[in-house]
Amino acid sequence: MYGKELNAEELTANFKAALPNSPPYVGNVSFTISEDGELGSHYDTPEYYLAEVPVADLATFTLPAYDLERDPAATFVYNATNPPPVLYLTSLPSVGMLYDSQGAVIDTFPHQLANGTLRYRPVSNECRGTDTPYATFTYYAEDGSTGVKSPLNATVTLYVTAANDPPVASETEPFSAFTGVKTMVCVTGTDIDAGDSVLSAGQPFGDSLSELCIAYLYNGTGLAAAAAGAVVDTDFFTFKDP
Ligand SMILES: [Ca+2]
Ligand SMILES: [Ca+2]
Ligand SMILES: [Ca+2]
Repeated sequence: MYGKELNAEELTANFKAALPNSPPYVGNVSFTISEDGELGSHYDTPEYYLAEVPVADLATFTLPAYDLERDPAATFVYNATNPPPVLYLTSLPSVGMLYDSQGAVIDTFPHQLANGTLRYRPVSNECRGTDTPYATFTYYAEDGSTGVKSPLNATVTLYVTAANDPPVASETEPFSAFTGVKTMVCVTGTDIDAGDSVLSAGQPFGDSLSELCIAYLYNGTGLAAAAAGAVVDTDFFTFKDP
């Protein structure tokens, strides 16, 4: 067969070259996303929770695909310059929104991905924990060299865990105060999370309150000179929920 005796290195090279390029493989995988797709938390800026999480802030996850010829740990490396597998989405989540690595919405399928990195936005303020899948979608891989498809599609299962939303302070109705008399004023707020209630409040640049009502004392002198019921002055103070 050979006109010369091959050394071990040449034998190995020939053996590798004779191996067929194997198709890529994808397997079922799951990812856990935080409520609203938020990455980390932003409790130092509670206003963050009043708007949709910006696309660039949505947590990323990467769909795996395996190809023997791309695996640096593989025993038989067919070709080190093999391009990576190309991924295609074959269905989309029934709820929520998928984004590609550039932040573009993916709303059609089959959809070729530039890479396996995605972002996901669940429906606002929805979560089902880690026991109940929130959404699923499927994908497959094509060999970067041969274009051969992975034998199976893989299912991606997304779980969405709860995040505690900060409460939102409510506007307090204007109230009347009288000179030298303490007037009780109560503030309140709302909290979107089931079971959460607003228990205390704080001034944005002042003290926290252990309860929701405080006494307001008007120190002005204009009241005596004004007709009864007239507005002699206005004052305001703001609260935030801690
Ligand atoms: Ca391959
Ligand atoms: Ca939320
Ligand atoms: Ca809450």
